[in-house]
Amino acid sequence: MRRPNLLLTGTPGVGKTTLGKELASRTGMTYINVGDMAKEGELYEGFDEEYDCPILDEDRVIDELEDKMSEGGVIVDYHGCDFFPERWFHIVFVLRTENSFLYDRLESRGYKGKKLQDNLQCEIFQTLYEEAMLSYREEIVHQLPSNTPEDLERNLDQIMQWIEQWMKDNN
Ligand code: DAT
Repeated sequence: MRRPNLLLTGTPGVGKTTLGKELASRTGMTYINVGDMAKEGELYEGFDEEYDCPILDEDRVIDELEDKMSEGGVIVDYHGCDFFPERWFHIVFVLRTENSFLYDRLESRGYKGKKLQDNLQCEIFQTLYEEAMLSYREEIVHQLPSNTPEDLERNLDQIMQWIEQWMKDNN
């Protein structure tokens, strides 16, 4: 039985991990957090002083994921999306969070000053949505509101319905 690959993207704090893990537990699909994977494997190629974070070694990330992605049934979570092979994903979800909610979440994560402002701006300018629209066919890119627990439930329901339909159409 072939299963689709999903990409969850969006600004840090919008709820990718929360949605991805819950989706994986409800569907039995594999959840992969690219940030965690990079940390564990030290898949970095330097440090960005301006943004105060390590620079992802994108080629090594792709090499490590390739086999799993070709099997299908993978949920990928990352706050970037332009370097993944386009052929990997059957659907792309960009989570969106209103500023006041995002501010509180990032602040309680310990972000402050420039890092906090940069991430809020990233969401206001819909940077990840534009990156996704430029990197994948527009028809497969969907925005999902991710402000409240009700949003989370609705997103889970909608995505599970989509997966079910995809399985019917492709098996
Ligand atoms: P990300 O993986 O995009 O960085 P996260 O899943 O770690 O985000 O979520 C950040 C925080 O927000 C975390 O404390 C859980 C909370 N959260 C996530 N989705 C939410 C939602 N739909 N409603 C309310 N809180 C949410």
